[in-house]
Amino acid sequence: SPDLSHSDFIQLYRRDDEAIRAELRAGMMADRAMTSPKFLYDALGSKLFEAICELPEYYPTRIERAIFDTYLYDIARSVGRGATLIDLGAGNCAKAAYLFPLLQPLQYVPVDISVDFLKDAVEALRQRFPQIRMTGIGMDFSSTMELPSAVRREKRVFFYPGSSIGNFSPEDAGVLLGRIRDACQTDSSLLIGVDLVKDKAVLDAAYDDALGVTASFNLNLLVHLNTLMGADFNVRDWRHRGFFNEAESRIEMHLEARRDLTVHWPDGLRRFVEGERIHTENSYKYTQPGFQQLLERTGFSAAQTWTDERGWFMVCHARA
Ligand code: AVJ
Repeated sequence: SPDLSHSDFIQLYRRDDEAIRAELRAGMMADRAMTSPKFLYDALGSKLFEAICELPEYYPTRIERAIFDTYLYDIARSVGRGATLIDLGAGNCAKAAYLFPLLQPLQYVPVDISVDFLKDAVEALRQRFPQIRMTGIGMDFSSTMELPSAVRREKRVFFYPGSSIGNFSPEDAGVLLGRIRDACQTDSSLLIGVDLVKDKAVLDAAYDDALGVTASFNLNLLVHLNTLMGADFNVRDWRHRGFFNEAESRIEMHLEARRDLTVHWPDGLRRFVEGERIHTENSYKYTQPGFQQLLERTGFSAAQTWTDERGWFMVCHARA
């Protein structure tokens, strides 16, 4: 039977359904309809994202892993042992679990908005690593970084891999990094993965793959919206768009209406003309100096960085 003293699950993200519906309605009624990328991650969305990570075109997961493989000992030396490892957007927890043998964290704190998915992952993980205390937290850390008291204060290492920081505009990323910096105590640090600017064709393919997995991931948002706001989106009426916007240095994902149509929900509706879009995600790409400046501006000391030979992805370890 599970040893509860060494493993607990704290759910902070109490879904405030009315607040979620209000946010979604506002996004839907905006001149340019939009939704936050966090709504891409219902249970199926989390699984589709896992599938994206296996795609030949989607290089970030593979290259980040290669950087960790190549520089594992350097990175582990920089981070040190016995950390309180706080995994932001942990998902299936696989990336952190890969580091456990070397980092030997005292406490592992996976944080994710997709609570049920996270619960299953933590359950599986604590069988494999019974010596590590696991404190899973279901919360939306984009709104607060305040962690429950069960999270050790000593030697916090915030782990934010996969270039998830790219979902925030540089300005909002600065706010988030500042909050992480504020949640750091002495001897705390940030280990973060960042996707870098590269050839547009490579970026376009990574977000519009031949198999259409990214398209399914994006379209699944409509299924999730039907559940969350009681809307009547018909997936077949929409097509996926994913491309690199060079001027903004970001990937944009949109859902585009295939014909003139109307979407209804209990207290409203929105008409879309053929070709009109819902903006569903941004994924910002940085230059190495650009991201290091952002880190330093938010109060982190100069980071140690590791990258692949093509300079496609970067891992940074920055002390608070
Ligand atoms: C999870 C935000 C890092 O932007 O690359 C992948 C999400 N969207 N394919 C990314 C995503 C479409 C991913 N992040």
